[in-house]
Amino acid sequence: MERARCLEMIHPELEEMLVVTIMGACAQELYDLGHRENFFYLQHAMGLASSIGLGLATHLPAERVLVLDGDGSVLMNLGTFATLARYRPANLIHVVFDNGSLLSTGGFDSHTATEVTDLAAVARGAGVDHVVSVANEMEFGEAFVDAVERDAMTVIVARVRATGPDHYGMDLALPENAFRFRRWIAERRARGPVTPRISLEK
Ligand SMILES: Cc1ncc(C[n+]2csc(CCOP(=O)(O)OP(=O)(O)O)c2C)c(N)n1
Repeated sequence: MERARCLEMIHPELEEMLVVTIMGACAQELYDLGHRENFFYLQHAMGLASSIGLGLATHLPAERVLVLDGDGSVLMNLGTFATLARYRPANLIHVVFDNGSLLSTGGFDSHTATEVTDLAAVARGAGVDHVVSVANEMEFGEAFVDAVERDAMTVIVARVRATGPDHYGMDLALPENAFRFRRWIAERRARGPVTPRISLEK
């Protein structure tokens, strides 16, 4: 399974969610599908996308928050699963695209490359109740729909191939992205109560 294909599948459903991605390949692939003001690409701060997502989800309970993470990033902040499990905001979906690689910086193997470390098992052991491992597009789509429909935090570990975009470059610097993302949240809140939209077909 390709991460780019997974992103393509869910991209139409992300209009109403706060989406936080890791840097590099994942960010580029989402950006290339079409940037939206509710997307925040966390450049540089490897490992902290889930922490940003947790902060957003706990402080904005009416919003649905989606974190698009990577195995290398999660391995750098493994304690995140324990923190997520402790606060378990029902409005948070944490997708870990596990390609067994630090792809964006040259494709070095991560600890999941030879299936030594099972990130889904780590999440479960940390106390996350809803953890799903998926390895094909059908499973990914179903897991995503279930997560959106479930009124509880979900971690999806999606095994994907270590492939990425053939180019890098976004016309959106981190500070500008951050200011615009924040403005999108503020303007939406100013318009009144938020009702998350769920429309994916099973
Ligand atoms: C603290 C820190 N160390 C190293 C880097 C350099 N770096 C950027 S992306 C990346 C790899 C990320 O791996 P993963 O989360 O698995 O995502 P992938 O690139 O495989 O999509 C690395 C090492 C960084 N940005 N921050």
